[in-house]
Amino acid sequence: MDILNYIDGELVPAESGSWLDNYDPSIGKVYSRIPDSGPADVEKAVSAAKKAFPGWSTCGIQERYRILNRIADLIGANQRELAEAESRDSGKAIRTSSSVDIPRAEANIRFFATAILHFGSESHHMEGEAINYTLRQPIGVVGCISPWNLPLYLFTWKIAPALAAGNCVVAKPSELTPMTAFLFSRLCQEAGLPPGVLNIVHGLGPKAGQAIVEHPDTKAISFTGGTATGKHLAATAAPMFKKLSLELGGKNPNLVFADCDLDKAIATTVHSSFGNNGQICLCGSRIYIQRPVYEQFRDELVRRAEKLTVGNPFDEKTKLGALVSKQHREKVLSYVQLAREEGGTVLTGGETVNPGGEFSEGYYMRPTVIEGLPNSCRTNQEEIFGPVVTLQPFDTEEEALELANSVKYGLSSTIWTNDIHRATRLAEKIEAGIVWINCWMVRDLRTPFGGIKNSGVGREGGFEALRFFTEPKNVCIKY
Ligand code: TXE
Repeated sequence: MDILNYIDGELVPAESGSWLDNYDPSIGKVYSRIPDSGPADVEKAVSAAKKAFPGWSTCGIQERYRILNRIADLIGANQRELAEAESRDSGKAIRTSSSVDIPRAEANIRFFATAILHFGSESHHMEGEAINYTLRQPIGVVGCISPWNLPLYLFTWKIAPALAAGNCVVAKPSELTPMTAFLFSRLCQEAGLPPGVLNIVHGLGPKAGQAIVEHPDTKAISFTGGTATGKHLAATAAPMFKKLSLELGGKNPNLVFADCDLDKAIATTVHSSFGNNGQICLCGSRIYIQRPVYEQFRDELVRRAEKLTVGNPFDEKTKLGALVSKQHREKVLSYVQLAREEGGTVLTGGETVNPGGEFSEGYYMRPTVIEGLPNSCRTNQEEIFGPVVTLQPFDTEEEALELANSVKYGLSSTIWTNDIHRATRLAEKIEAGIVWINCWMVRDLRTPFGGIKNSGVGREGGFEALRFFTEPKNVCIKY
């Protein structure tokens, strides 16, 4: 099957005519191909977006709402097909793609379609002298670059606020998981999105992605991906004075205090550790447990991790499908090896899984729990982005806080305690963009979303995203 670029309303191959293989990670085989796009394709996409901008930015919020809402309806109507495509492309379990990825993609579009109807700007009154009001105008052509872990979910999370605010978009999904963005482009055609308003260019990051970031007419870039890529992107975009939103990696702590509801903490930690094979930037990978409950928590987490079914992503009973690629599984396994060299004990997992039959060449691995590592070692400091967690005991609240803040990342964190004073005290001091107390991954799309330190710059979500995708202009009227 050929995946095509979506440029100026048409589905087209790359200008060069070259293609890249696209793998099905569940079977480890090529099953489709994508355009190997480059600067020439990006040029076409940017010029289509520029042409569409005057119409889209002035058609009115009701019209933008109507079309975006129609796209959301079409995602809803095609949920099953999209969920199956997402699982085939990324290896993730169908229960995840059908309950998380696709419903959330629909919610993203609907949320920003309606958010723009409620979005306002400020005015500042200078008594007796003048009044200032702020115009919030769309920026123009913007670039959106998304990763492979939550493909349509994160793709729509970026393009929806950009489009709702009246911008035209040149977007690139990850080359590892391009399929649902392609299916989405067909839904945009069906919904009557005017040509050029959204353009999707497929291809490699350093080639097609780089061309989007470098193009002088993409005025803002919204990116989710690895920290190293984010750094490179910032170095390219900053001298061109582009607006930048970077949502990067994480190495998130879970703090488990002895006074918490341990059963709930363990059940949720299974999800926060191994959900989507640990390939979510919000997964908690460093689990710190207060000493009195350390053994009990550890033994129960290991027992439950061992019960998780790994294999055929299309079986509704499967909890963990395949990792996204062979290279990524090798990277994750290399960290398990490193943990052993650093003195850790692998309590469970650490090895690949062969589900047999047609899935025997897929990229599966067992959920892995490691203990006995020093906090400063690489395994505890670097983002692994796989189904691997480490456990460490702590004694006091101060120690827990120090451990939580001891990495260069600052995306999310989870605190398990029944002491509200402790929870709020810690929430203030933890270096993270998101703090969950006695829960994980509870998401309200109105809240600011993003990280500090090496986890990124800027916030997505709610009006923050609409502010990012608009340029404020102060207008002052003298009485
Ligand atoms: O992501 P990349 P990779 C982390 C995770 C993972 C590591 C590397 O630790 O192991 O990053 O993953 C595009 N100009 N996260 O290498 O390369 C690329 O095509 C413009 C965390 O797969 O950052 C893709 O569309 N674009 C994370 C997107 O960037 C470029 C999600 C992300 O790919 C580019 C994914 C360039 N020069 C990985 N180079 C999270 N925060 O959720 C690449 N891209």
